[in-house]
Amino acid sequence: MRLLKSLAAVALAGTALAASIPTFTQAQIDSGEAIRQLGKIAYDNAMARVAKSTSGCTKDKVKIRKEWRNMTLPDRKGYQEAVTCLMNKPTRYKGIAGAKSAWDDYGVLHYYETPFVHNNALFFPWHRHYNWVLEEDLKNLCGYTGGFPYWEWGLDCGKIDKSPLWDGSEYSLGGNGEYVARKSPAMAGAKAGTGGGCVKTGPFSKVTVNLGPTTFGGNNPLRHNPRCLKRDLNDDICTKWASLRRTTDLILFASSMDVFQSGSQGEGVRGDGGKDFSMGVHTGGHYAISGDPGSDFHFSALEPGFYLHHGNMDRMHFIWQNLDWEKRGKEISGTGTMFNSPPSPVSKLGDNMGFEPLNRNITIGAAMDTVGGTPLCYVYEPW
Ligand SMILES: *[C@@H]1O[C@H](CO)[C@@H](O)[C@H](O)[C@H]1NC(C)=O
Ligand SMILES: *[C@@H]1O[C@H](CO)[C@@H](O)[C@H](O)[C@H]1NC(C)=O
Ligand SMILES: [Cu+2]
Repeated sequence: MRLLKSLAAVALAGTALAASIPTFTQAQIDSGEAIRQLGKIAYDNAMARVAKSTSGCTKDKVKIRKEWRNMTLPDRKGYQEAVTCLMNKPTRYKGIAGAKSAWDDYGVLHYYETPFVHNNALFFPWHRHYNWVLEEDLKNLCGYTGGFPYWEWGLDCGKIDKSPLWDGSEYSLGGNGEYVARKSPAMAGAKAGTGGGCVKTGPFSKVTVNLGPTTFGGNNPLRHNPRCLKRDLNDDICTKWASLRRTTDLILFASSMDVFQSGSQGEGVRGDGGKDFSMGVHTGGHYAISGDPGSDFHFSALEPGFYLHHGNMDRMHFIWQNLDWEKRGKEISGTGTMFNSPPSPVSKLGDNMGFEPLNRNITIGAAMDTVGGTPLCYVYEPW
């Protein structure tokens, strides 16, 4: 009812986007009402495609991904326990000194793939499938069959310590790190975070981080380097770069994948009326968590929150695609190297993406549709 009423109350946009996209007031954008509505439109459009699907991703099979606070308490606990379970399963790599568990495998794979799956055409499809590979492991190795979560950063920016994801309760992913006084901020242009030390509360307080950090030319980052999990929650970064306004603006203003992916990763202004997406929500979400390995370009994948952060990135892509599926469903942009350095051929939907030895490699094209059934079959529910 509320949705129908506010849809009727706003004028329809007459621009590039499909006529079903309403225009929003700044207050609706800042409160999250706008992205909630966009998420509902995308969900409905994706479900309409599922209803007509011949790919095997049918109505009875499609999985619903939810925001963490909308998952049942048993699912929140089940997810978090399954992650702990993976931390106690054997690695699938051979000869990597720091890879002690199936969870560590995610750090190793991300480390190897980093130069090929960021700031380029593979960014969204690779991380989309990577989350699915984790979902499969949680199910097949650890018996978790509940929904896969996402974290909408913007719901917590300004009160991140109180986030149900980070409050340290038994239904969270553990608390902030212990406070460590520092002189320098986590990033230029931001205040220092409120943690910085080891996580001492909640489910992951006993975790050992085995790999990293990335030292760029120093110690081998794949050596065994056991240490505690550190976090450094940062409201200032969250508010500046991962707010509901930032997220919504990117979805509303990016009319091409080039602008969408570069804007999400803080690559600067590119076309589209010169909209400035600043550091980008991807950077903002990562550094809202911060810490070690959370701040590490390669090994942040060992931070349990990584997958909920990338779940939200994937959800943004899902929304953006499903607002104009005909144009955006299979749209990719760029090459297969980071910032095209070293230069490489323009990526095509048939190009390989690497997931071995965790799962089979697939093509970029196979990861473009979350309800494509190749193998993806899920939608994102708005909160
Ligand atoms: C899987 O992808 C990786 C990374 O691109 C590549 O090195 C490997 O050869 C691929 N394996 C197969 C069987 O294609
Ligand atoms: C999600 O949780 C929020 C806050 O607890 C609640 O207001 C909202 O109605 C929930 N949404 C769904 C789709 O369950
Ligand atoms: Cu990544």
